[in-house]
Amino acid sequence: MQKRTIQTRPIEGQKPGTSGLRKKTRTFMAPHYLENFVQAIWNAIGGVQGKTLVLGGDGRYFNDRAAQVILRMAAASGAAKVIVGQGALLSTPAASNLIRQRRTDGGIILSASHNPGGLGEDFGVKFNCANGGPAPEDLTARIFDETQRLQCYDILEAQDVDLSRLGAARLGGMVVEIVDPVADYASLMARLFDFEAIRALIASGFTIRFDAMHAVTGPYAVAILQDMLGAPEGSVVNAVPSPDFGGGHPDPNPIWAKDLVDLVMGPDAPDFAAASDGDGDRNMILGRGIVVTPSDSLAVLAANAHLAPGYARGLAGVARSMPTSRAVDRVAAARGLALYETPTGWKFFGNLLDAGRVTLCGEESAGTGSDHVREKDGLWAVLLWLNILAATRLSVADTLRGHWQEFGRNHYARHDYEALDAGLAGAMLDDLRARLPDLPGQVVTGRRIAMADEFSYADPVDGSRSERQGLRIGFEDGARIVCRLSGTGTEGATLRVYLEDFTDDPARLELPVGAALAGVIAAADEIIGLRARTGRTAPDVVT
Ligand code: G16
Repeated sequence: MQKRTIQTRPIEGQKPGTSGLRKKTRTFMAPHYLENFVQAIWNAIGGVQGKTLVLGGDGRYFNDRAAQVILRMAAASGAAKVIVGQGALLSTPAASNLIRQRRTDGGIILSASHNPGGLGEDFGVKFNCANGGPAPEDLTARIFDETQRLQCYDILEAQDVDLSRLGAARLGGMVVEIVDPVADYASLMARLFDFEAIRALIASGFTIRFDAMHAVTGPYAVAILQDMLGAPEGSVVNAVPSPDFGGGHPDPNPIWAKDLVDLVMGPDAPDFAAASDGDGDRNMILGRGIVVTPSDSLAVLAANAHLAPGYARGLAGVARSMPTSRAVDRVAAARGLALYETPTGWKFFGNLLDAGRVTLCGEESAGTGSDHVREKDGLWAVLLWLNILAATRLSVADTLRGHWQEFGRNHYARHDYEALDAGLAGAMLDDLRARLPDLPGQVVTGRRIAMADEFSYADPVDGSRSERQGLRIGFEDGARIVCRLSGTGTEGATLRVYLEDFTDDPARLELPVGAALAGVIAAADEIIGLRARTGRTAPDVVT
């Protein structure tokens, strides 16, 4: 086996976004593209000589090939060991857990999350640090810097490692340890939750349906929900990961998991249903006759987490990304918990979790998690819900109703406008940014604007600043509009408009979201001028 140093040139556009580098699969497969980015990671972290890394991905098209390239590059650069999930599979939270449990120096996760997979679809690579969390902004900036001056990369000339067999293999001087992707994660879950109580709930006839969306969570959900907790076979559907996610879009929301929504709204609804995304870090929670919004889910979990053994001591604090609804703020205020508001991106929760300032965090984009790992965690959220329901023996719908009665309700929706011309979308936001100072005091569709600004964040732990994290407009009556461009898309620009209104009027608590938000939606239209500027009359996705 020989180490080779390959001459290359910087490749444009290798700037990590909200969560690592996401591009079309064909882009990643182009000569030197993956290799350049991986070498840039090595350079930015001070090399991998003598280090131990974790490697795995969500099984999408090119996952297996990319894993072999990364192994050969790690070996060529002197890594001591790489711990790989069998078949190069690891869910994102399981990878985060392995990085932490095995006290490694970090890891590489191959995933484009909820984006579709396949030769014509999306691929992604991200680096997670020794704390198990996504690289913070200063490190992603250094990685980008390296991509812009890279002249060569090192790779071993070698045969593929057989990743289908558990155990140790060697690649040059490096050990490749192939592990069961599920085992360590499943035992972590068994430590956090009252499996006895959940098992008893299921044994009492409580029915569940988990849609793994042909993605990586399938094997985890089968092992935990069916094998360990006794849910009947068939409770987990679409459980075998496939390179193109069965031709679907592994995004657990009412659009892409419509079958599940139809099921819970129909006569054969299970008591509890859930779905997760491509790499297993997102979740959607449903119950008979109800879909729980991610923001409400975070608030319910914050209010009830103490019912699970892992959180029985209470929470240190909670955090949400800025565009996430402020439902959890009401729980924090009522329970005297510290509350943090961060920019979009799980990486921003890392310092707060490491410093012990928060125990639970979550985002409107279907992500919730805790200090058990440093990623959001889809199956964890499902198990915490089940643990809570096992303790209260309430239905999902009654849990929500009770929550709204106690804390009030933040009606909430996100409208996405996809594949916009990037220049046009940027200009539209620039224009709105310029108008922000004039907005307070104006009355739009009968509501008076109280504040308008651009969100920036100063990390309370290390003082680092992140500017330009979303435009927000708040109304005197408590309603809010937030606009920002997505940092995870791979085609043109995606504009996200987040809409929120609050009520504690008992007569309005159960109003459907569309009706409750009609006024805020009209105000957003008028303020942003989206119709006029883009010709779009409706969002592509409403979540
Ligand atoms: C990633 C990030 C999340 C973020 C989401 C959407 O999730 O980890 O923090 O909320 O993207 O980001 P954006 O609005 O910029 O598209 P995932 O599940 O895609 O890794």
